[in-house]
Amino acid sequence: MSVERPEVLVVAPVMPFLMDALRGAVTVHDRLHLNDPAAFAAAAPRIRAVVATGESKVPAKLIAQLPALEMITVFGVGYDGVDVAAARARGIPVTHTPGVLNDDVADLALGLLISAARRIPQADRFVRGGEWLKGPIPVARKVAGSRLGVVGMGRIGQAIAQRALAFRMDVAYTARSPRENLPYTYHPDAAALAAAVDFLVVITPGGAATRGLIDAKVLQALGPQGYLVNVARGSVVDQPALIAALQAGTIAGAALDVFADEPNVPAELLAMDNVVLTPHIGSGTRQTREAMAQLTFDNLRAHFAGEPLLTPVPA
Ligand code: 8YV
Repeated sequence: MSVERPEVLVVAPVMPFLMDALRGAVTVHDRLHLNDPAAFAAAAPRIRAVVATGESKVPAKLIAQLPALEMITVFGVGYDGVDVAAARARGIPVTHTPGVLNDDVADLALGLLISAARRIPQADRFVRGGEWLKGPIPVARKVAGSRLGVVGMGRIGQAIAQRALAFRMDVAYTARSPRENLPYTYHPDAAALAAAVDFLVVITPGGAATRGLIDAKVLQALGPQGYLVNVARGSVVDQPALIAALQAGTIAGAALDVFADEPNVPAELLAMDNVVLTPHIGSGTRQTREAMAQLTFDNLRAHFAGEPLLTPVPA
């Protein structure tokens, strides 16, 4: 990088592996816009890049406060928190970290699906609570040979489908358009898919286009024997409708890694026994998070070296 270190705003907490790489190469302003508005106002005209995470927000207002901004690099495959249109309007590229987290998110999706069906967390609580001493636990729901519906058949959706085949699951999906090269049954919308499956796994990008896609109608179609698994974004599911469906027995259960207002999880969900909850850990292994951090940093480095970006978000 150039002799004069570029100044970079990091908008959310990032792992030490990434922070160390950044500090080795650029001048880091760690959440200055949140922690010290006066210092931020002074530094803003010099900030040339923003580092964000999959969950963080880079709204048009923040972009407008950074007149020297040249690029935004996201530690995550999802970039729904970034106002990409506002960035593009100023010719500011946005990068993300596709590919490196497919396996982890797909692993977690299957893990959550099996946890919900076989009630593994509940069984763990049953043993720890001494309940086993009083009698056997009720039987659960079989996974092998059942019907899986995948909402979103991108890279991670395909990794989920591949794993499901090993469980002899019958895989169907919905997406904006059919994928001619894939052997799975296509349904034109989420409700039609939900009506045809036992497990509905959501792995579609967040943002305006998918907000509330999994609504009361879709949950009704999934039915009293059906399970919902969400490893995408909380925004894709109408959370109040989901709570109502779980309370009414409209669906059998759910396993959720993402929520409408993280890290806040509604008390209703916390209280339910037929729900498995995890704290947005889809990509949360050391190996994958380091690969994501490397790619996040490599995009930044490429930009300041005048090289092509490795993984810009799709046009
Ligand atoms: C987060 C994610 O980025 O990749 C995504 O879109 O949501 C996650 O991998 C990760 O939790 C770091 O914030």
